[in-house]
Amino acid sequence: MSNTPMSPQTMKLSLRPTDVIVAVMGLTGSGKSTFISQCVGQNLGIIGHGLQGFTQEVSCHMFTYSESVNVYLVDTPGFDDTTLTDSDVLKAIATWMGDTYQNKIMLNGIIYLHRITDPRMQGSALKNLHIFRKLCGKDAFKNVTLATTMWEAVSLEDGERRERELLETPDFWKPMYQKDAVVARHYNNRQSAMAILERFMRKEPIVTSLQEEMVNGKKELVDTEAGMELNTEYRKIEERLKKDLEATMEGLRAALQEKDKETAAELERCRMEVNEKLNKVQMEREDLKVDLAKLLAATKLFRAMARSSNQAVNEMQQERNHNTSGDDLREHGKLSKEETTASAPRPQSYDPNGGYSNRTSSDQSSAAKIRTRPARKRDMVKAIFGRGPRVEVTEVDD
Ligand SMILES: Nc1nc2c(ncn2[C@@H]2O[C@H](COP(=O)(O)OP(=O)(O)OP(=O)(O)O)[C@@H](O)[C@H]2O)c(=O)[nH]1
Ligand SMILES: [Mg+2]
Repeated sequence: MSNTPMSPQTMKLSLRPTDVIVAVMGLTGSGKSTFISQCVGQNLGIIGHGLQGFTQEVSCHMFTYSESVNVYLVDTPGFDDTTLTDSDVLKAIATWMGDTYQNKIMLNGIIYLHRITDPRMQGSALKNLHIFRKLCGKDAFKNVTLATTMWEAVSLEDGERRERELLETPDFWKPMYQKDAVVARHYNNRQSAMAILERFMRKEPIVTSLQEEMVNGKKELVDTEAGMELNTEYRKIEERLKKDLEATMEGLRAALQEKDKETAAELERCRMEVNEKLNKVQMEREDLKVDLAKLLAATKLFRAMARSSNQAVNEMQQERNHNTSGDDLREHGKLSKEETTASAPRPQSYDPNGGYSNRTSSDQSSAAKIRTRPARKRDMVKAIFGRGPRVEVTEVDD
């Protein structure tokens, strides 16, 4: 059993022909990390919907299913509107999928999770599903399991009605179900998770559309089916924002003509806000103009920089510990006992913005102000992309 995420390269070294690889996808908060933790039999520390808990990167976790089968489960971030940008999520998934396929590692299946507690399929949930369908491609549907979670939080009647709606609506699960995707219910325990995984033991591996397009077709992400789907979403937002901008400008012109300074100032603020949103959407669309080679180059660069940055941090830390032993400082009357205690090394914790940090949130002491996290990934990939699309990369064990 392993709870350490691993890179495709590390996976390749330990993979046997009988092993099974399954990606777990779905909207943020649908229960992907929980499902994987249940399979692996450990809390992987990647669960939760709060600021810290949500999954930001693709990671792979292995557990022993039987004597001859190790199962590798791939945890993925979900599309939503609050945490990562959609292009970041798609880039992270594309990087992992492209890298594995290039290394001749094939997926046996994909589990798509959906909360049965969601009363309606709209907004992010629908966008997530549409991108998922395109990313898979029709030929891969037969290796997809569409599973609903959180059954204990709905009445059976409501759950069954929603499940029927998912299956019968052409815009929801119907096209995948008709093309041999399997539908399942996950009951939030290991037994149920194992039952869902069972079918993949007999499944021939698949190549998803995204893998085919990026690896064999050498396409930029923006030109893949999934990228085009996301681009369409971005265009819709852009159109809406442009209309807002026009309306605001019209109002602004009228206010200026009428010399209504107060309204004009308010509308000017509005105009700037809408403009900013528009720029952000346009930047995210630009972010999709990247091929697998660039995505992998960014990953490699990030890993190298993270390693050297971590090394430098460790050296600084060691030097600091050596130079500022509490006794020395107290002897010279420079620090109180509390302050010298605060400077002692702490267990490491993960900082979602930058890596591992020895700082705790309440730790404001001057001794703890040494920057202990590696440079931000965004800054690192700037070197490759100029402006710096945010390729999220798991720092892994290779
Ligand atoms: N009641 C119930 N809660 C669940 C179930 N699955 C997950 N949860 C809870 O839902 C929250 C989100 O679960 P995660 O496993 O982090 O969801 P995720 O899909 O990995 O979310 P992201 O990483 O944000 O994409 C957590 O608080 C889980 O404990 C389930 O089947 N039933
Ligand atoms: Mg997660």
